[in-house]
Amino acid sequence: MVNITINNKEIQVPADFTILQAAETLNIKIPTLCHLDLHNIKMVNKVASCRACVVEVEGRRNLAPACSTPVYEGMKIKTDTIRSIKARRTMVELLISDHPKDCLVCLKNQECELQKISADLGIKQVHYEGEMSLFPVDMSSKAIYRDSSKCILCRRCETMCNEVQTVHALSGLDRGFDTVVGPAFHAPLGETVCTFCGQCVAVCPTGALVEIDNVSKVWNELADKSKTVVVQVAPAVRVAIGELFGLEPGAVVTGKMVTALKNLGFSYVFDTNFAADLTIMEEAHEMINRIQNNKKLPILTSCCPAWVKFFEHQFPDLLDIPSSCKSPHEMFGAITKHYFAKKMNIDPKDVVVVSVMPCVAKKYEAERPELEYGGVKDVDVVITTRELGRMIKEAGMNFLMLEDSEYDNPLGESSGAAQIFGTTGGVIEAALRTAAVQLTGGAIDKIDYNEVRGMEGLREATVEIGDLKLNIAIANGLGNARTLLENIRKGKSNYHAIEIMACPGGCIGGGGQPYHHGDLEILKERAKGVYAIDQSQSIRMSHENPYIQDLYKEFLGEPGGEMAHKLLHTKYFE
Ligand code: HC0
Ligand code: SF4
Repeated sequence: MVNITINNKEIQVPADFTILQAAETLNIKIPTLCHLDLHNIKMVNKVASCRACVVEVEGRRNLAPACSTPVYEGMKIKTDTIRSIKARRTMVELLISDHPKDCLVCLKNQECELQKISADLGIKQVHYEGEMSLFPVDMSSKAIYRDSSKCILCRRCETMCNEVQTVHALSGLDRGFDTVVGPAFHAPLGETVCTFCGQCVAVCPTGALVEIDNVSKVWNELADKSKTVVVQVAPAVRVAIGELFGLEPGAVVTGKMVTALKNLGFSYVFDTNFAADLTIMEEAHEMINRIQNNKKLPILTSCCPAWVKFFEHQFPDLLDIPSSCKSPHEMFGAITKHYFAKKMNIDPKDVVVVSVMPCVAKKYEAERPELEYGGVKDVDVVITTRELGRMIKEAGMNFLMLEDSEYDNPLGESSGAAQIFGTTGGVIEAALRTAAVQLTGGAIDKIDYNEVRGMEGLREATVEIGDLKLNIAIANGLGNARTLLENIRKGKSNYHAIEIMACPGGCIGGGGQPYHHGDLEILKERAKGVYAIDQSQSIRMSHENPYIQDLYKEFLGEPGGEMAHKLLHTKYFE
């Protein structure tokens, strides 16, 4: 510990603290822009490039950046002097002088950290004019809109992509005024190893990285009266969308959200959770088959599209170990167009499936050419939680005052097992619930598998089912996935099954969710919401969903059967 003084207050802080950390212990707020400390997922962006956090240190001629200056015994710091405040204003004004001023039409409007710091510092005028560093917009991916003209070179995206996700899609290019962060050789993002996980979007402070906005596409589909527009909502959306309307993270707003979707004019409001139950029927079947017949193990979950793209690029030698199941929202699309449409006597070509997802990679996934059947795409348009929030606001609904309503049927009924897909560990727990019943003939002693729950990035558990001892691993975050995959590649893994999700916390932490602004505690609250829904359901195992049972009886036949393979399974490519 060292003794220091901040604004005339004496305190003791650990010797490895920065001035910023020390000030936080006194609740003194020093503005920061580039700095981001997400230590629980091992991301600390410490480049000190924006200099918005400068403070005065006694005996030091220059101002010191609080985020990167370590404390020392006897240090005397002043955070609120006119000199440091003026310097911060100048730094931020300089950033703004090289930043487009189209805030009113920017997707980050009211969520932008540059906008906020400018307001907090009372900047009323920009005193600097001159050349702007303008770059073409990159819309080459179907998921991420990259406008480097809005980049402030904070490097948060680079740290996230390289250190947490270990994808290395982004780095600093060129020098001086031309400096930009982007894919090597200025390649379009859509042509790189980028997984579209959207975690760079989640931490970008400005509008430089945002989702590709599909809101207008959805309005246009809704306006086309020749179409039957069906919407499905992912499990993680209902515990987060309330945040966009001022509710606490984790508030469960399923009923209001369904009403909002009905008001927007969707013909049917269905639930991705229904298809998560379907995924479990197929995936548990595949898992049991591989375990009982000594086939290749471990089986890897395959519902996260960023994770799928990651292993296709990084581990092409292991393409035979992931489950062949499509993700639930793709299964949903196939079932809607080839089962539900038939039931309703509608031509599948006149059905539009819209997915509301917490994820930006789902936008890319929906465009993968193999995710179709008979020339009909499974899913037509994907919007994120944030985009649905914008539509509800555009339509002028008072979300908080909406009555609750129920999902439509038959594709709206689901189990608690489906709901937990939305958080890390949930897919494997859902699969274990059904596999345990099938392996023991129903002699199960529990439904909750607490041993696979948690928020740590890498977890393992041994689960006993009858005579079997199943070794399970769970990873969230692609860097953690890489650790597991490298062990498999070296033959050092004895797992039977592994769940992998690309985003911290799983889908609740997806790149399309309400911005967490650096507070990952929000994810824990969303996870609590997910488990609360599971507990409240009368059916908590996927195979007990009566509509799933009907679907197999009427249409699919057996799990893993011919029809299921045509519609619900897929392939991976190098
Ligand atoms: Fe997920 Fe999904 S759980 S990926 O995390 O599996 O996005 O919420 O919709 O498809 O169900 C995301 C969330 C989904 C899918 C489901 C899976
Ligand atoms: Fe990297 Fe994910 Fe962003 Fe792609 S979407 S650049 S993989 S952080």
